Amino acid sequence: MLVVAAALVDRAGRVLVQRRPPGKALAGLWEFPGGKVEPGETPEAALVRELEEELGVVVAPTALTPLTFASEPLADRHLLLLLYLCRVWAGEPQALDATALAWHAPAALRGLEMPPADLPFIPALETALARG
Ligand code: 9L3
Ligand code: MG
Repeated sequence: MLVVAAALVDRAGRVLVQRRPPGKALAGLWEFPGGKVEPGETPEAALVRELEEELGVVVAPTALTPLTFASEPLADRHLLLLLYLCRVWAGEPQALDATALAWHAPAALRGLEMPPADLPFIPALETALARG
């Protein structure tokens, strides 16, 4: 299963995470917003759709930059998660599909309970955002 997610980065260099609601897989964990790529969709189109559904924000596909990480133990063998950086969007993010939203400096993400698939991106985000 291919899942796409976004790290929305604000002007202070903080990253948006959302808390998964009760009743869903991984309920209560903090994640980068996103979801499954549907058949026939490009990953970027899927992420644009998910960000509108989950946060009510409009993102141009060209504003999405893929973030890669050096291969570390693959935490979840059932899904492949692609994370994109996004610094430009229209609208104020709202928790339309989550119980809460929070902005954190990349280093502070280490203190959150996140899905296993999201964890390898934390050091990658720290490096990418430290470069400015
Ligand atoms: N997932 C993990 N980390 C994420 C996202 C967006 C999703 N940052 C996992 C949770 C589900 C699966 O991928 O097992 C599909 O996601 P969703 O459609 O429930 O959001
Ligand atoms: Mg989702």
